[in-house]
Amino acid sequence: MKNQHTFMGIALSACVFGMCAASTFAADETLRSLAEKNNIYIGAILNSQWFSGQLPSNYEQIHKTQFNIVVAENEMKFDATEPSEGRFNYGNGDKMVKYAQQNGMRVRGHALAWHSQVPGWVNNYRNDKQKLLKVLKNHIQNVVGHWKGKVAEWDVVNEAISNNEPMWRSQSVWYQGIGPDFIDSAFVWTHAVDPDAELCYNDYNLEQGISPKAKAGFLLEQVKRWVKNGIPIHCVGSQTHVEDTTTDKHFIGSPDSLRALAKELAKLNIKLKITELDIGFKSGINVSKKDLERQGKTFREYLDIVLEEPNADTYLIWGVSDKWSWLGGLNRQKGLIYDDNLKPKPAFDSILVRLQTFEPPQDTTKQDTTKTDTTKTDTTKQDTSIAIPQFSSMKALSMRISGRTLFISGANTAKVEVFDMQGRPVFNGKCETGALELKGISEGVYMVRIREHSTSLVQKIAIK
Ligand code: 9MR
Repeated sequence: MKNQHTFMGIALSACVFGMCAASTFAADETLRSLAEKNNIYIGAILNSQWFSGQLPSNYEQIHKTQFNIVVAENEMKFDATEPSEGRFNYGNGDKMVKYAQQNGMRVRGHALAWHSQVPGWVNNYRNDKQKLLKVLKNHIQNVVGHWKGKVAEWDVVNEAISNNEPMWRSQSVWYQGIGPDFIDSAFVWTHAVDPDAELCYNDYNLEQGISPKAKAGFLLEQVKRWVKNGIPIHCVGSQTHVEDTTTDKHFIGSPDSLRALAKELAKLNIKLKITELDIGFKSGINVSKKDLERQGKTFREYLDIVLEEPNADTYLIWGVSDKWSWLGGLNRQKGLIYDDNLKPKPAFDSILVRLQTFEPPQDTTKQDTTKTDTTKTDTTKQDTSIAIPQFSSMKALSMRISGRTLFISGANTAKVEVFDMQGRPVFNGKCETGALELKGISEGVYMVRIREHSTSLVQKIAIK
């Protein structure tokens, strides 16, 4: 199974045009192995059906082969872990933690203080501030204490901001009963129980801009205040449930906006994690191959943020296969990277190829830059439709295209690879004369990577 899925990526990377050489990629590469090479976490939820053994065995096989971080779809939420007052249920969560340990995966805990999936008994105390404070504190102490050292990061507060205005969400038992203090308190209590856990604020629509009126703009102000006041928060989780741009007429989110948020958070030494990604199409429409390829491109653009921004480290998808996705409830479909039959979709290939071809800039590292470097070069102005970031590790290497001839200077023998905007290799060859005909490639925009020894240059070209 492991190789079968990788093979899809390789089949695509095998050259379809006459001039291509053998595949560039090793046969046993998976999203997971490539993510580890790139020093990021890539993951998917364990769907609720997994906990009751309702899923085919290849689901789990794919999950543990392709991913290195896991989160439970519903099983660590308040109603699941404390269904009646003071009686805790850790069975399903323990099952996932064991699975993660057996397979060397990181565990995300989701979620401690949230307005949804709160059991009925909590609502009995809706007008009793002191009691609600005790209920929330007791819940956090027990749940976080139970998984101390096993759950590496928690969504301490989930979806506390209003969708319509830059303010806290008022429809919440915690907000109504306690006021906004429940948020700061939840972080402090969680940190006191497990000081080693990474603590996140998690929400959706954070890819819709950082203006003061947008959710992320409001959140940024809160994060600044938390940091200033010493509230233990380490990360912002962007759920990133988005719709394909062509089917959502009111679409206002973008990878660029989320990247802008990541950059602002870096200045505060706070990480950005993509925690619940799906990119759905409207229910009921026919989804073509072209649509799926465009979807793959969007998946890749969000991945670019995690690969390129030093304070971003996690790319987590809210489901494995379209078959068990929650998206129908949102009037969306086909938002994940495996189809109903657990076959990888173009989005899978797009992610795989991007992980294969990414080369980190030499002067940045994932771990350290949030602490020291808040002035990293602004890349938001770059064209995010580019499959590979533009950077050069050796200035002397250069290229230019004229018609279909690629002129290269600064190299004696350059290895030349051309990728389409999905990140898929379409050409692979050598240039020893300073000029190379890019035969067999149709008109369009491509990324070219040239390499000689350890130096390389990546550049966008248009073939007309
Ligand atoms: O996928 C979850 C679905 O099974 C539940 O019915 C739903 C109930 O609220 O929650 C879904 O997960 C949500 C997550 O916990 C928080 N962000 C939005 C997710 C999708 O609704």
